[in-house]
Amino acid sequence: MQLEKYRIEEHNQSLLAAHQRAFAYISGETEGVDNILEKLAAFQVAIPSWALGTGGTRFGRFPAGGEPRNLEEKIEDIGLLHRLNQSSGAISLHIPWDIPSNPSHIKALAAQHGLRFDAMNSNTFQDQPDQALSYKFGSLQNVDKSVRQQAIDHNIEVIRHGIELGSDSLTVWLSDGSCFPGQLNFRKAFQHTLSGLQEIYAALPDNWKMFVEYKAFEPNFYSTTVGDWGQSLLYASKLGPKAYTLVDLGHHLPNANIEQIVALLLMEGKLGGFHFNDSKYGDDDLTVGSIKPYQLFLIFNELVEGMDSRGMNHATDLGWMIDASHNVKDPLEDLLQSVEAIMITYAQALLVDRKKLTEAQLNSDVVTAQEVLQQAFRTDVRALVAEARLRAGGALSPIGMYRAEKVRENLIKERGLKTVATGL
Ligand code: AFD
Ligand code: MN
Ligand code: MN
Repeated sequence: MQLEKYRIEEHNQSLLAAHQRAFAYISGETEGVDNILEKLAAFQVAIPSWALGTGGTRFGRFPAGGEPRNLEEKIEDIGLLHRLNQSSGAISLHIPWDIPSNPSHIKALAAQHGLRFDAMNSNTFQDQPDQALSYKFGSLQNVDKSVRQQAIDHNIEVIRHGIELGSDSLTVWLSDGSCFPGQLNFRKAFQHTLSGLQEIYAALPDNWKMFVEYKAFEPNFYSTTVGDWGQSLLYASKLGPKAYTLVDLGHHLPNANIEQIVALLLMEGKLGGFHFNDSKYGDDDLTVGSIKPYQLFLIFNELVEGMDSRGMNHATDLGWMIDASHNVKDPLEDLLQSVEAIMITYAQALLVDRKKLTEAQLNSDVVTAQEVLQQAFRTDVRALVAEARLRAGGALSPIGMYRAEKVRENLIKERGLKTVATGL
């Protein structure tokens, strides 16, 4: 399915007058609008290949139809998103779900859609049909050396696929851990995992990064071998300068102060990547900004402050990815909403009056500090985000256009009603 340029222009024309009124208002209220628009245009969020189909739960799955049947179709779906919002210019692949049979063809196809390859993800949390040894009791932590070796080899293979596609990072998320007290020797599990990660690290090309993703619980429910940011940071520090912590918003115990975690990881130069999603209870993988938008704003506020204090490039120095799953929404619509929520929150964080906030902090003026943050959070920046999108050639209302063009209906016609995308 193609979205023609002239159709986007027609769609934009119909919304232009209202948009211009809103943009004129916010521009009048905001300092440095051009600078903000440039930053918004540069900011790209990678879409995970595994979020293009309906995820379902362990109880059931209700596919909407037209799901991508292969890597080519996944790239086409993300191409559609990027065409609409001009902010989804990257794809994050999961191996073995997305092994490219013809890497140069895949690379060219992605380039046609304006997409680059973000972090590659390995999978040692499932057994594949042709796999010799089982990960039932963990992968890199496993008491059996040959299972550990199999997991190491898999990660190195993932790096190889990534090199062929022009990716420059590997995300390692392990489901390793234990379900019952006594099942595992924590120290040995850590040491095995560390030495496995060291072997994988040694296979990284010079310009590559390794992201060590942590998760508090699930699928293991007593202990997780990379359970929190402290453990991830410990691995990343021992591994070396190419290893970083990856923060997935859904991977904390309830009420964790994620903004503080982010601030300290950035301070240490050890924050590498981000998985955006939202949740109320755990690893819910819901639409970004749908449950706790103020928390997301506070996180972005720390990201902007922390990156600026280190002179980092907002758009390129961290890996920005979505990690979501869709049970009741059309996955593509959900992803459009998620990207929009990220862009809105980023724009709000750029609006924070840093000088005033610092002054308030130095005077222990708690009330002003809160006012400064909430002033930015309560500003309606949607017209700024829309203007950045408009200038980049995207649609003023990505979801409006998606529906008007009947994208899902067309994908169902092309691919069929009963298609199932690979992934979780
Ligand atoms: C997991 C993690 C991790 C992993 C993904 C697989 O968030 O990022 O790659 O789900 O679908 O919960
Ligand atoms: Mn994740
Ligand atoms: Mn997760």
